Amino acid sequence: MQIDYKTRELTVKLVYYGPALSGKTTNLEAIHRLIDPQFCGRLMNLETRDDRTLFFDLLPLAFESASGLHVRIKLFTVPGQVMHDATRRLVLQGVDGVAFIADSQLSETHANLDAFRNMQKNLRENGFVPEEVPLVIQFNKRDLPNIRSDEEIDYQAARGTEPVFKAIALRGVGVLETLIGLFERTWASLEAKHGLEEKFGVGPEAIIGEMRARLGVPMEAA
Ligand SMILES: Nc1nc2c(ncn2[C@@H]2O[C@H](COP(=O)(O)OP(=O)(O)OP(=O)(O)O)[C@@H](O)[C@H]2O)c(=O)[nH]1
Ligand SMILES: [Mg+2]
Repeated sequence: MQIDYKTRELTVKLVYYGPALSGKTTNLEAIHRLIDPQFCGRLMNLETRDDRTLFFDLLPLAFESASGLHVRIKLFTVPGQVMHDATRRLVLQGVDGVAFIADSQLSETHANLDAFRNMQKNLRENGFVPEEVPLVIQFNKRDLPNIRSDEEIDYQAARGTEPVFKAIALRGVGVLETLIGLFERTWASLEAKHGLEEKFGVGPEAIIGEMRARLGVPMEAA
């Protein structure tokens, strides 16, 4: 996170991680489509071939809180293909929170697990303790056949500590909920580390409420 006290500007870096083709780029495309252009910059797809991310995607968001705090959010995706490991590690530098986009298809179970372990490894190599990095999990592609059941996901979610979201990113379903959930989790961690409420006069609940309002996500939806 970057803080500029003079301009009351705070920049948060969020990364969408996961196996190849799980829908990371599709999440950013849906966010770009769904939220008010006033709060959303240009979606940059860097070096893409046949729809596969070779470097990364970046979508900047920004809003101002009622207390005059400028919040900038940079959303990144990593390239999921195994060979792009160095790029994934680079994109994780200075990350504040991660959305792990899993592919719900049963055939992708191992790919999900491999990517999750790869994320932990790359976090460690960037000096993080993986368990301390704010994380949410999204099970994407809920519209496809042969997917992990809702019951199984709910069961796993109840046993784990991180929030779990179900999504059909292609149709924008569950995408904003995932983003808000990630931001909420990340903000809580930043608050604990930096005492943002004391410094900027805006607490976690207020900032999430404002973000929901700006992004057009009602309280009940997430
Ligand atoms: N059926 C279905 N297809 C989806 C969904 N989300 C994404 N896809 C498709 O899955 C394919 C891969 O999506 P991407 O967003 O490019 O995947 P990615 O995770 O960015 O892949 P890499 O850049 O290679 O890591 C595309 O053809 C998408 O249209 C979904 O919810 N349902
Ligand atoms: Mg991609």
